[in-house]
Amino acid sequence: MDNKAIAGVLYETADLLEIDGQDSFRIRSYRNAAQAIEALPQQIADLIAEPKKVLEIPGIGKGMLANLNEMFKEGRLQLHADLLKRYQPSMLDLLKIQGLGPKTISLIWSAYQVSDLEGVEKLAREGKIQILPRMGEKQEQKLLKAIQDYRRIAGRYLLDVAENEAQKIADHLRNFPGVEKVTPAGSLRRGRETVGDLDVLVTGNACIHDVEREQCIDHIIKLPGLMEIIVRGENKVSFRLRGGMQVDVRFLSPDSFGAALQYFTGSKAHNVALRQRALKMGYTLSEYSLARLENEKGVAGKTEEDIYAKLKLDYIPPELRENQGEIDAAEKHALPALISQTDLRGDVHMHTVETDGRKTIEEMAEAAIERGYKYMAITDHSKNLAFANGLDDKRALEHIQRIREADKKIDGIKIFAGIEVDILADGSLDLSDSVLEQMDLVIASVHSHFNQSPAEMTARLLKAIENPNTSFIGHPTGRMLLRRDAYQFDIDAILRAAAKNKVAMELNSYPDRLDLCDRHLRRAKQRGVKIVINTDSHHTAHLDKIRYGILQARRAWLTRDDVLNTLPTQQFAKAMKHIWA
Ligand code: DGT
Ligand code: CA
Ligand code: CA
Ligand code: ZN
Repeated sequence: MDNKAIAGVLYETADLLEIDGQDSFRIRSYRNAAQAIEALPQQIADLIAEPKKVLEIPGIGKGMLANLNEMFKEGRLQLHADLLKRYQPSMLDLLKIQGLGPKTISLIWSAYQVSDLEGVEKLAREGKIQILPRMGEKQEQKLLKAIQDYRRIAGRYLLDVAENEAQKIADHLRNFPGVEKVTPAGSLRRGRETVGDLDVLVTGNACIHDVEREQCIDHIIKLPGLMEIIVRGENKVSFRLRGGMQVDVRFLSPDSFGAALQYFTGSKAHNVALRQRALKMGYTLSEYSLARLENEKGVAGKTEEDIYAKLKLDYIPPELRENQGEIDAAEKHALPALISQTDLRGDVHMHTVETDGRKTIEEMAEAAIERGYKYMAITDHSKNLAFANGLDDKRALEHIQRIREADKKIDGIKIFAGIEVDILADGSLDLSDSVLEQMDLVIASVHSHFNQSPAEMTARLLKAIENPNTSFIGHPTGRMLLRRDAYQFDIDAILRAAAKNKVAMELNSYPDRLDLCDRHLRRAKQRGVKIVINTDSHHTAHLDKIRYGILQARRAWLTRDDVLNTLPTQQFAKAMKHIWA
C-alpha cells in the first residue's frame, strides 16, 4: 500500500467514525494522521520496519502506529471494515457528494437508516430531508442538484490519470513472458477528455494456450493497486483498481487483432455507422473480422488498416472516430492532415517563481530547449490574482526586463516577454495599456467573478477581445473537468468577434482544463479563428502535458494551419500583434 492508499483508508475511517457519532478527538486523530502521511516525502512502507521513525511523524502516536502495522500486515484495517459493514460501502459514495458531510449523512441515517445515493435522492424528492433538524427546503434542493452533478462526473477520470494507470498495467503485463503486445483501446485511444473505464488488448502466447492464459491472469492479479476481480472469463478479465477505475483486459488471437482493436476503440457511434456501411457493401463487421455476408468468409481482421481499406475508406485516426462526418470524409479522401506534436514550434503560456510558478525563467527556457522548441513565452499573472502574487504595472515592467536579459543570455530559443493578464469583472484588463503595449504577447484570462450572467460574461469577453493589446484569450471557458462547469456566455458571439479582431483562442493543455474543448475548437476553425496550444506550465515537468492538448486539437480536426504556434518565430510574433500571414 502506498501513502495515498493508506491516507485514503484513514480519511474514510474518520468520516465513518463521524457518521457513527464518535468523539471528535478520535475522529481528528485519524484525519491528522491521514494528512501527515499524504504529505510525507518518503513512502511509509519503507519506514514501517523502524517504529521510532514512524512515531517521529507529527500526528502519529502509538495507536496509529498499531493501525499502520495492521494495514501492512493484513492489507486492511479491521475498524474500517467493521464500520463499512455497519453502514454499507455505499456510504462512501454519499461522502463524495458536494455539501453532504458526515454530520448530515449521520442525521439521515439515524432518521431513515438510508445510506445509498438512490435512497437519499428518493427521500429528497419526497420532501423528507427538509423536515430534518437544521435542514430546510433550500438545503434539500441543493442536495438534489449535487446528486445530479455527482452522477454526471462519477466514474470518469482525467485523461492523464487514465493514461498513467494504463501505462502501469501495460508495463506489468509485458513482464509476463507470454505477452507480446499490449494496446490500450476505448476512449483513451481516442484521446477523449475524460475516460470511463480502461480497455486493454493483449496478444501473444498467453492468448493462445489455456495454461499460459491462466498463469497470465494469476500474474495480472498481482498488479499493485488492484482491488478486486470483477470477471475472470475465457478471453477477458475485468478488475477494479483502488480509487475505483475499472479495467477490461481482453486476450486476442493475432488473426483478429485489427478487428478487435477497431471494435474496442469505438466510439460506439462510429462503429454503428461503420457496420451499416459494411452491410451495404455485402460484409459483416464484428470484433472478430470483416467477413462476406453470403459465406462468412473473412476478408480482413489482422490490422485496422485492412478493414478500412476493404470498406473503401482512407484510414481514420482514432481521435476522429466519433461519427462526426469522418466516414464521409474518408470516403472522399478528404480527411484533414491532423496536427501533430512535432508541428509545434513553441509553448507560449508559462509561469515562473515571479508569481505562482515553481521554476525560474532560465530553468523554463532550458526545459523548452530540451523539448525542441524554437520559441517560448513567459506569461506570469497580473495583480488581480493576489494569491498568486500577480504583477502590478511596475513589477510587470521589471519582469519584461528580466525576460529580455534572459533571452539575450540564452542561445537556442527565442523567449518572448508576455503576460497572462486578468480580465476584470467589467471586461477591462488588469494592467495599463502602456505596459501591455510593451509585451510581445498578451494572454487575457478570466480568473474571477465566474457567476456573472451570460450577457454580462459575453460583454466582458467581447471587451477584452476588442482591446488591441490582447493576443489571445486564455482557457476561454474556465471549466475545470470533473470539478467546475464553464462559466456561461455566448460562444458564437465570442468566436465571431475573435475572427474579426484577429484575436486567437487558447487550447489550454492542462488535463483538467482542455479548454477550448474539442467541439468548440472545431467551431472556432469553421469560423476562421486561430488557435494557440499551450501548457500553462507552472513547472518544467508540466511542459509535457502538451500531448493532451494535441490530442484534443486532433479530435477537433485541426491541422497545422489552424494553429499559430506552428509558425516560424517572426511570423508568430506578428500573429500575436494581429498580423496573420
Ligand atoms: P468510456 O469507457 O465511457 O470512456 O468510453 P469507451 O468508448 O471506452 O466505451 P466502452 O468502454 O463502453 O467500450 C469500449 C468500446 O467498445 C467502445 O468505444 C465501442 C465498443 N463497444 C462497446 N459496446 C458496444 C456496443 O454495444 N456496440 C458497438 N458497436 N460497439 C461497442
Ligand atoms: Ca472504456
Ligand atoms: Ca470497457
Ligand atoms: Zn490562467
